[in-house]
Amino acid sequence: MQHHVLCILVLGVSSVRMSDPEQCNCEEKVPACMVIPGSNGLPGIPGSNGLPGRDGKEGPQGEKGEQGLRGMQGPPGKAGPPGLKGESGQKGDCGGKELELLKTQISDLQGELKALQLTASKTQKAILGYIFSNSTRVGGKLFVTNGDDGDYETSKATCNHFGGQVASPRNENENTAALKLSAKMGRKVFFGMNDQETEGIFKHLNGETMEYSNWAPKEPNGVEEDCIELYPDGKWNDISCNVARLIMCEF
Ligand SMILES: [Ca+2]
Ligand SMILES: [Ca+2]
Repeated sequence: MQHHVLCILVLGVSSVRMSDPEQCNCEEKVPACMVIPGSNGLPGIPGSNGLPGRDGKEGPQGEKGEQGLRGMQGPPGKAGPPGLKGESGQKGDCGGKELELLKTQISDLQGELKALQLTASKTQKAILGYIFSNSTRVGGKLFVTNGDDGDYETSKATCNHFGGQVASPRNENENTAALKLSAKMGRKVFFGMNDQETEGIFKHLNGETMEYSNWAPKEPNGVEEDCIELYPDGKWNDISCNVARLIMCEF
């Protein structure tokens, strides 16, 4: 009986202290009261929660899910083994005939091209001969002068500009024709041949060696004279390429 009274007092004091946050230590006194429930009708203090129970049994298998999204393309696989060598084919008769036909056509075209070039060349010379009164025709060649003077390089550039080259006689008739035009103009002219590449060996502008020449006595005689001028008597003299002479071209 004394024990019950003590507990009631203690509970009263505890409830008072619970309202005071600064002195809350009633938890330590609760176990002393756990012996009270059921003895005298006074309500007991609720116990604390028990431990979690054991895991339940495994449930039934779920239904099959929907198909997932398609994954990314993987890296290319290794190259397969080489295939078997094929059998050699038969020679095509048709291809051979076509080739021969093409060759014939190309040959025909080349012939027509040459004919056209010849016609164009004749036309060009006819036009030049008509435009330039100072011209002389000999065989298939046309010597033309515009009346200007210039050194050798200027003569070459001028003639190349019009599609020709510096006058280069290859026989006596051409030399005579060039002399005739030179005499008409009353001035000496340069020829195209020179020994600029190898001293003493005069060559044509296309690199060919000279088969015809008409040197004056004791000519050529100049180590520093690599060009050719035409004397009034038709003879040739090697002379410096830097002097000025009448520009005469051939077409
Ligand atoms: Ca020389
Ligand atoms: Ca000379």
